Amino acid sequence: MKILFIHPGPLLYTNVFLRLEPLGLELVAEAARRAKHSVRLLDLQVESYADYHRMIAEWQPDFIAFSCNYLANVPEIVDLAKAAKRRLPRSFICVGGHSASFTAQAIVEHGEGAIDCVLKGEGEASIVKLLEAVAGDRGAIAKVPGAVTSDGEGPRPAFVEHLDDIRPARDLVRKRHKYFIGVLDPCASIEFSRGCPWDCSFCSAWTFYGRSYRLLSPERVIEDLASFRERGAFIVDDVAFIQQRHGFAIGEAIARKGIRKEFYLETRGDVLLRNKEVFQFWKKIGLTYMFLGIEALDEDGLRKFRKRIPLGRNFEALEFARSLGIGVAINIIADPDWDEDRFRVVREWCMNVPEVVNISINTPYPGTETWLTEQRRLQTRDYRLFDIQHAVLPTKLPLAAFYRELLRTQRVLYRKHMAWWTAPLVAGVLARNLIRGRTNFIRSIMNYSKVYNVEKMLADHAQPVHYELPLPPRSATDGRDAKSSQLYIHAPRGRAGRSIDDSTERFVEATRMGAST
Ligand code: B12
Ligand code: SF4
Repeated sequence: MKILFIHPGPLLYTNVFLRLEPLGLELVAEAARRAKHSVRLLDLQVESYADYHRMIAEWQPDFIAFSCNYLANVPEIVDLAKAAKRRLPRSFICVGGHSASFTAQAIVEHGEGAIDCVLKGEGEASIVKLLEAVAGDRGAIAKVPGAVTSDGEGPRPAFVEHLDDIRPARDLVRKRHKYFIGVLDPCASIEFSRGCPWDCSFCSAWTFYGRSYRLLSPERVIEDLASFRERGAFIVDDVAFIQQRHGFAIGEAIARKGIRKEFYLETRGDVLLRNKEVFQFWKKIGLTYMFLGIEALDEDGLRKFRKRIPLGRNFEALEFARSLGIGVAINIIADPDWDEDRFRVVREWCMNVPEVVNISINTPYPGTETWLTEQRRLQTRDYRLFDIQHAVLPTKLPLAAFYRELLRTQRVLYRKHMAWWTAPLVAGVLARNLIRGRTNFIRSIMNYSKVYNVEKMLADHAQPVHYELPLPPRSATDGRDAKSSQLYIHAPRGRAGRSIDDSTERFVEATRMGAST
């Protein structure tokens, strides 16, 4: 069959700070290609709707598969699916990815017949079975693990058996030079591990993977690193180097092979402090930027977000990260109940630390525990506003005043980012990039004021809403048992599903707060 894989367009965020390769979709596309299908991939972050419509009209794919990791992309995907179905009524249209897995039934319904199936969970594991059913016995679609259609739902999605067996179809993206993060321009993405053993209440990374954690072998990582030319490498792992031994094994293999890249990773403060040596070693082999999820500036806030790291440890982690001499960025979650005073305190704190600070807004997402506890308080169920840059819960300040304070804070931080990016060291890199024609980052920072302004944010809230996130019936969200059974996409396998040694398991246990397996 002819299969077209689509990644939707950019969100607010992507327009300013970064734009990354659609690694998950490339992995699913490669699984289909290995099964001898003819595959193409369009990434609408870097290609236009005109490219999409042209591809549909000229190539006439038999099967169109959208990647929906972000909730905010749901309306766009539904509209693109409807347009394709009008043009090619016999084509089969499927949606997969992180957010689609948590909202599968609703997406099928929004499609009004245009979306034949949502395939939940890891796509590599089930896409081939779905393709076989579509090409042969359509009655078997309902039995494909993870498949959700208007007729009902198949068995729970299956895990990829060995992560070392899968490959991303990196050659399918047509504009690789467009992917970047800050001065890592161009930048490819790579996976060292999958899943997360913690269980933070505002996050769905753990519920998607059944609180499992799996590793790729150092040999496989080296092979992948050697397969792309970009100097920048964005490590997509939720928490990098949870297991010190794994981090060292990959790092040593990189050093032995003489691979020279600049790496970006994200980790937790307590992991950083527990595994200091591995991060120090990685600094030597190219670790350039790190993102630390601090989330809150006080103990109460951290408790709320279920990050059981005492605040002192978080600040100690920041000190250590600074000592590495790399670029450090941190995230603070703004609560909708923040008032002017709270914003001012945060602004002052942010200006007093050398790190780049990012502020996002506390947003309950389907698949998270906060979704279960907060969904009845939502002020809007417009998917497009669920991008952690808009307030979807009631704000204590009037909405316009909340955005004014938030954007004031963002602007202060933006000026600080600019000072950071234009510091002599970074400015040298920017200038070199410019000479080599790498203008992604420079172009993107020019977009800042176009993207972030109060009027635009308020206008986003006033748009007509065609598709709304449904709420489950009240009874379905009552009680602890109802909660855990509802949240997981992949079935939890308990301790056996986590490739960490016993001492790391104990460390995770001591730093998490949930009661799930
Ligand atoms: C790396 C990452 C990013 C990167 C790049 C993402 C990209 N280019 O796709 C960057 C930094 C850009 C990013 C940004 C944001 N992210 Co992000 N991100 C992640 C992260 C950590 C890993 C994603 C990843 O690459 N995984 C590895 C690949 C292999 O897996 P995958 O993409 O999920 O694909 C698999 C399945 O989803 C599925 N699949 C995917 N597509 C398809 C398609 C089909 C047809 C099928 C069948 C299956 C399928 O199969 C794939 C292979 O197994 C996830 C957390 C997580 N663990 O999922 C958060 C996550 C997806 N991000 C999240 C958020 C909130 C954001 C931001 C809004 C804010 C932020 N700061 O985090 C921005 C906005 C992004 C934007 N588009 O503008 C949330 C999503 C919330 C939601 N429900 O919408 C997540 C779940 C994190 C969380 N803590 O909750 N993100
Ligand atoms: S540590 Fe918490 S926030 Fe980070 S990925 Fe794991 S569960 Fe999500």
